[in-house]
Amino acid sequence: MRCRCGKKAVFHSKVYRVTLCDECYPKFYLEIVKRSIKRYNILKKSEKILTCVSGGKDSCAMAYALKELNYDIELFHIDLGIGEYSRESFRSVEELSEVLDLNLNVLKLKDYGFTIEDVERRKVCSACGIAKRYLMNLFARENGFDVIATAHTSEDIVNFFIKNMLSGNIEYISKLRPRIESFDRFVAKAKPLFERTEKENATLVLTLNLPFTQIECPHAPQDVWKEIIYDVELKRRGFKQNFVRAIVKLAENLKLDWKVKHCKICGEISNTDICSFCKLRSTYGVLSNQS
Ligand code: Q46
Ligand code: ZN
Repeated sequence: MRCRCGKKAVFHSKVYRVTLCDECYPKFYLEIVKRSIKRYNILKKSEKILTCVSGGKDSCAMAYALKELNYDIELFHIDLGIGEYSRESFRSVEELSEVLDLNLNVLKLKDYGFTIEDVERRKVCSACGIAKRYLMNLFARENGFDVIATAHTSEDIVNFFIKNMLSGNIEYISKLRPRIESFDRFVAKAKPLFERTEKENATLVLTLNLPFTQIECPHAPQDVWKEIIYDVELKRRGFKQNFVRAIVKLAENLKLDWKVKHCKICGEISNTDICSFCKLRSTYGVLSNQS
């Protein structure tokens, strides 16, 4: 297959009806990210954006796109203390910050009294999510960032939606909007890649030879729903993107119902008297006054 410019193609999409080479694809990718950001008011040029990078392909693609689109960004990475996976992830984000010439901020979970390896097996991913959400919000607020950008893809959003619908967790769906505004001690959150697919992100980073790790977290669960989503996409091209737009419409029509309570230990927003992060610290680590 050939690109419209005549070169050998690296990307073909029936959804966009394009076939593109390694030079035309990055321009196309930036154009579609720019379009999403504008249409859904996801980010502003005047904002200081904390861009969360895990070391994987999706956040690598996000950092590249936001930098190329001239947003004011710095990178942010959390060392979760998951052996070789965390060491390799850190090497990738360090290299990415050099290649893109961006400031890299790093927090180590162990400085808060525990690591993910200390958590009992069946609670690992839930604890990891709690720690990441808590630390990115704390770091962003204390360092004057206006918004936190995370690299959730259309597969992630559809996956979250299905799982939460099935468990009757309807309120959660209101959080699946591409941007949630700040309030109280909560810093605004943005998902500039919510319409992108993992394949689009992978093609970008491979085409540009950007550094990312292919090592999977050893705790990553086998995700049956993601496999089902891929199967449906094979039968119905454009399913993920159409579905994610419908989810966003629904999310924007639901009321975001925040209960503003504060943790009695650290003062951060919490649904209960003691926030989930402080509970983790008291269960698996030493609860000190550093946060
Ligand atoms: S949640 Fe679970 Fe991931 Fe954390 S423990 Fe690994 S798989 S890294 S996105
Ligand atoms: Zn707390």
